[in-house]
Amino acid sequence: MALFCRAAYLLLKPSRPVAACISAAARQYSSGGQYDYIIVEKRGEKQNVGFIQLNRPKALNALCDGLMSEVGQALDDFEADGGVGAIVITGSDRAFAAGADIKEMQNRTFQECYGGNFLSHWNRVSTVKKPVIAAVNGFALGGGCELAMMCDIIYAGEKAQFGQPEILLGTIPGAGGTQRLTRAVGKSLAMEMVLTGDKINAQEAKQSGLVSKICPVDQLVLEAIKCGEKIASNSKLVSAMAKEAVNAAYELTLAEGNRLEKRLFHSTFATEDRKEGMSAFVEKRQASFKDK
Ligand code: CO8
Repeated sequence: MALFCRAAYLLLKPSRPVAACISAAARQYSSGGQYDYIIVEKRGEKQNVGFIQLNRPKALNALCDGLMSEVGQALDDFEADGGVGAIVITGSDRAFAAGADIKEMQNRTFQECYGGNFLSHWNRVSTVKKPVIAAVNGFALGGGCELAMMCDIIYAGEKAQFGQPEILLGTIPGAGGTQRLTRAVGKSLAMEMVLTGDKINAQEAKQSGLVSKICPVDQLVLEAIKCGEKIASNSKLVSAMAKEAVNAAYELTLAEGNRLEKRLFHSTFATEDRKEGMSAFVEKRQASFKDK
């Protein structure tokens, strides 16, 4: 496991507005900073997979505000890094994430939540252009399940458990749980999970279409990195188009989605990578994509 020179990715933790003033390139090479709640590395033989490990083990990776801000910063950096073609987000063997931080939310008022658009920055995970893979071992509950579902692909360890237990706390999912879960597993199972708070295991998650692969616990991250490497070996430009087209299936009618797909398909013909991919096939050689 090649440890990415962390300093290259870690910020000096300036306040968000100050950080925003520093260019992405400059931020990548700032040094001396340290994330408090996540570990950030580059993985894969070619160091082309961005790796984010949630690292708040005592709280089962409860997603406090600081942790999600750091995830957002790491994603910004990977998005700006031309060498990275896919991103893996994982937690620990015991917990991917046990949800939003209940202790942090406990005394919030409606006025604070509504007025301050509470936790709206979580959305960054679903707006990244590069493909994101969630590698879920252990609990993925509440916001943890929602975080996994914001990713493009979910791999589960054999002991993973998924759930939306917010109802047991007197609230409901607030980061897409009612929407993405329903689209992933269908109405009946989503309703049951959201209304009872019951969890499903990895096998049920696979059967219902929530996850695409189940792996042994100790192989999960390796498998997710392998998938990331496979994705990163393709054109990043065209991968972004493919991701945009698949995601459109969640938001558009079939006719609108097909139209968007066609436009994006046509657009690939404006890229050098499409030319290279087809030429390589005809010439019986490996394609060498330049992300152009
Ligand atoms: N928040 C804060 N702390 C947590 C959380 C959490 N979500 N989950 C676990 N912890 C802490 C516990 O308080 C405990 O800390 P301490 O040792 O200081 O008491 C530590 O983690 C270990 O937890 P347990 O002792 O409870 O461990 P168990 O193995 O007995 O149980 C469970 C594990 C089943 C995961 C249990 O901890 C649990 O039920 N956790 C809460 C799960 C939950 O309800 N999640 C949903 C939270 S609400 C939410 O996510 C809303 C999302 C809205 C997002 C909106 C964005 C816009």
